[in-house]
Amino acid sequence: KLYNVAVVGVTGAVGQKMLETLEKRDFPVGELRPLASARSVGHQVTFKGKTYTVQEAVPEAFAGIDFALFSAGGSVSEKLAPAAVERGAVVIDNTSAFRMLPEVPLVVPEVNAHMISQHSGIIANPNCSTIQMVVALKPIHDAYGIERIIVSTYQAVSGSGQAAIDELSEQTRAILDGQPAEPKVLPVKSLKKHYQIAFNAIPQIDVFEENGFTREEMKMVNETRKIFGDDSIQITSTCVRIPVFYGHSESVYVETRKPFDLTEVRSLLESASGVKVIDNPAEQTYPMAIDAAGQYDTYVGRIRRDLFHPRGLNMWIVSDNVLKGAALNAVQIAEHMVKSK
Ligand code: 11C
Repeated sequence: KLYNVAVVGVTGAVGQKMLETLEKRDFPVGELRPLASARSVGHQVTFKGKTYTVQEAVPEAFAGIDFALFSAGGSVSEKLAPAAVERGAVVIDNTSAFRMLPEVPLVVPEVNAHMISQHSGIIANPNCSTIQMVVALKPIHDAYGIERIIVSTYQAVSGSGQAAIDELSEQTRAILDGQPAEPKVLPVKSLKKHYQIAFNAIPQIDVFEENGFTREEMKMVNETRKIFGDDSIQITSTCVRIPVFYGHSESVYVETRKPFDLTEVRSLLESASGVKVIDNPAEQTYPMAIDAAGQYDTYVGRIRRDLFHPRGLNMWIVSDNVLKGAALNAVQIAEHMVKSK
């Protein structure tokens, strides 16, 4: 059976990867409908060697669609996802618009695929930095229970879209040529102040909340608890933007509920779905963003026991934020639904 698929936000960094992932994984696409906002209408995209003209994302554009993959910003999802559902589509939404609604499953297939069947039209794709962390922590949570997580991220500019990718490359070139940096996009395009990302690290991703954490940091807290279905997990997060194009890296410290054996932790991770362990200090091997970029797996390394807390475990988790963190996870959700039909 073939399925009609709409990709909303198809000209964006994630939308493009959604097309590429559908093609590479040979998703059974009947009709492909590339959609975007009015200003991208008429642009061309390619899928399986065929050229398609981008159409405007309006409610009528979802007639006859089976799966609608949204990645055009929260306000577009809020406006159009219900219209797509009304027309019989299942929406897989990559924005934060519906993630925390109790009736919307928030799904990372390796972790909670069982939630997919509970949807009532919309399934949410979590935030990229959350996805890779829960993929790696799932076997540890299952085996020992996780009491506390302390995470610091080193996030690629692609998380902030194509404009941020362009800003990093143009700014790097300008600065090396002795020209002014002229930041306009990062950390948050819609805010007044912008800071240089080239040769820098910016400890702000998304806007600040009243509690002093950024919205990105709070996504890691709230989404992780929802995906694991465990509101007792204590999480503290610091999210930092660094001058890397693709691949988020995370320093993650966890305290487990039950005591763990480090050799067992390693073998649990080695056999976990979607995880690849790269961890050999003697050979100086550990995951790096440049290795994870373009790959489907979440890479884990620097696995070591804390020096002081008897149930403290450290690790370094790296994944392609645009693939597993967005496009791939969305396509995997659709694949699960197709398999269970
Ligand atoms: C970033 N994690 O790296 C963000 C991008 O809620 O889906 C994804 C935002 C989201 O800037």
